Amino acid sequence: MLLNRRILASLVVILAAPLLAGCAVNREYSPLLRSEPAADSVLTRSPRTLRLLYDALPDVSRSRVALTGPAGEYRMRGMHTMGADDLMMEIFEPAVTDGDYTVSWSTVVGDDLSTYQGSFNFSVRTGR
Ligand SMILES: [Cu+2]
Repeated sequence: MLLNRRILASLVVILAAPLLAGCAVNREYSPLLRSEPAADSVLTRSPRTLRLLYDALPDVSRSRVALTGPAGEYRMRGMHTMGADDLMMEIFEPAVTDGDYTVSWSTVVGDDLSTYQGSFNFSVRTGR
């Protein structure tokens, strides 16, 4: 009985391995590594800038970043790169208040000719 269980356990591992590998391969690739504010974070202070960090240098002239929240679409200015495979910009107006926000971005990074896009959310809860 013990042997059979071991064989069964091995079979489960062998059969599951390609499924797990398949998940990893099928997951859609995104060059975005992290951001400030971080995706799904809850901030206790209002952010004045956004920073998106990629796995290669983004082309500022072919990048678009939009911020939407309680006041609709927020105006941003001064998009630049700090030279650390990032895009950085100032949230110009209106000021960020408590609420839920979505950052939508599209960019071209490194030597890759593809345009990538994505979005993430964060929340602001200053208690005011
Ligand atoms: Cu900067």
